[in-house]
Amino acid sequence: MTWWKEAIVYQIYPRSFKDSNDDGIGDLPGIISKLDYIKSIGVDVVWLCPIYQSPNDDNGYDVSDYREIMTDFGEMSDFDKLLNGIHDRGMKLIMDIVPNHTSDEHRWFKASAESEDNPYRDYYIWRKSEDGNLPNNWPSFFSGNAWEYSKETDAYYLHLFSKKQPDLNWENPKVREEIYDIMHFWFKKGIDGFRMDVVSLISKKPGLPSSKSNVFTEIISDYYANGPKVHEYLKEMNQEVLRHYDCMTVGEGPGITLDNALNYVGKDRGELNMIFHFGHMYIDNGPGGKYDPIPYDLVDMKKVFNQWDEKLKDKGWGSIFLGNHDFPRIVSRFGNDGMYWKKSAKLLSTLLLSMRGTPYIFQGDEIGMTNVAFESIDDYQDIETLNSWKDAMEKGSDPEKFMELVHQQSRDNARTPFQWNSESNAGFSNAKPWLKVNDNFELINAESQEEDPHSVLNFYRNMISVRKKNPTLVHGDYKCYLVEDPELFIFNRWDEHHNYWVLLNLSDKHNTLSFNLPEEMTLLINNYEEVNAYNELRPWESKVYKVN
Ligand code: ISL
Ligand code: CA
Repeated sequence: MTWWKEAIVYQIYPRSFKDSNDDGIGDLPGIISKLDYIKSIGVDVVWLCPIYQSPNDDNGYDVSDYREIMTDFGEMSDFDKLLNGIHDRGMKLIMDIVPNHTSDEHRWFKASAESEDNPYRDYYIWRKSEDGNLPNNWPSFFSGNAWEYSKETDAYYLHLFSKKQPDLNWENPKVREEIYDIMHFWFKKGIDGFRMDVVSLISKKPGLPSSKSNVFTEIISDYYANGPKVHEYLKEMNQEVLRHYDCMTVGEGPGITLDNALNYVGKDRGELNMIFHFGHMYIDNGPGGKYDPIPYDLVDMKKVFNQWDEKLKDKGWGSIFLGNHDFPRIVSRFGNDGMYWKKSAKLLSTLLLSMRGTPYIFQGDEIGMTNVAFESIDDYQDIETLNSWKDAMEKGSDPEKFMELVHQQSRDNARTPFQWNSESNAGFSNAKPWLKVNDNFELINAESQEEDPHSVLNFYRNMISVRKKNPTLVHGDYKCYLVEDPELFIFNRWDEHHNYWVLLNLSDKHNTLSFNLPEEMTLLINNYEEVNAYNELRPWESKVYKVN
């Protein structure tokens, strides 16, 4: 079944969504208390970021027990209630599985580290040092190198992320079985699918040779991702687990490119339904990565969308997202969160919900939440941000300049507590939240937008209903016009029965469309109250027309 093609997904970062017991940390009962709100947006699927037992070095992406609920988040009975609550409302639930690594506090890793001859040794990737050198020159995603020394056995283990996230050895069939068993465990509880964390990394370059490149994105695609066995493993996972359920799968894929994407999601492959690629997410990264940013260019961005649509049409299916818990807020990154905050948040909603592919909305984007700029590095919590800061300070970077980069790039931008209302802590918690609330919560919050027909929140609801009533926007063909225009994003969606035009002006300037559209068109949705001629596009104006 392909219900996931028509679905709209809402991503929850549980730590930051809603705290129910006043410890400052979002939790499962908190999510349960907001299910009517989630349903009211019009979404079909809830994606929960990891909720398994974890010491929280990387907020749950370091799992110490895949069959238990994180103590901060509640108990298994809360999970069962949550799943029922989601199903009762006609929605589905997908979980976030972390198959590439565990926590170093997982019992497998503890056993593995203890001795060379224990049965768990080969669950992880161990290497001895030669002449006191590290096993290779691989860098970690989170600064520093990707090897950690362990004195018990005088050996190093590989960790592509933090040193508390040792990489599993997928070459070992027992590891694969363990992960498949875990997936069965959750499917048997009744969940509807998985988002798979960095699943492109489960097969690395054989022999783990040192990298010849210094450019991190090249290191990812040439050494860490798309190893020779990745498709064998995914096909096996499909045979062993996925084909037994009517489920949806989306693989997170650093290193997945236009050239290899169809190997993962091709209709005839028997692997995954969808992947997340990072073509547009790394668009403002310079040669030194995200803390070496270059200006983002709409022309490049459109090319990414166009090339991916072209690649996946007929043969696969796309996932459309503009941000998530790892990237800055979309309205701050691709919109104008100052003077045109509301208009540009609505425009991005229009873009997200009128492309071909399954749209993913990240919590808070539906009320236009923005980036945050904490004064002190001590207010940041994200391990990636903190490690990058430490690294930069050791290398002698200017603290003030680097702080500006943190404001722009930190993953905590997307992780500040959800802004429910204008009361203390934005209604997220009665206690001090684990991460500071964005100061703008009195201006930007769900409660104040609920009753306002012109709010960002109600715009998302309207745009979702436009998509649902016009399935051509889901399945129809796609063609982008004026590809080289640096400010306009103009595209046509059509099938044999219907024809639509989506007109977006991603700039602070007035623009005029340089070509004619059909005379008889109906405006379905727009983000300005006064209607104008179709070919006039005011700053950050967005319009969707249906040809009569
Ligand atoms: O966060 C990033 C950029 O700052 C990404 O490169 C990110 O590290 C990458 O997309 C992998 O992300 C996933 O796995 C990580 C976890 O920290 C992220 O939150 C998760 O989405 C390790 O499990
Ligand atoms: Ca709590």
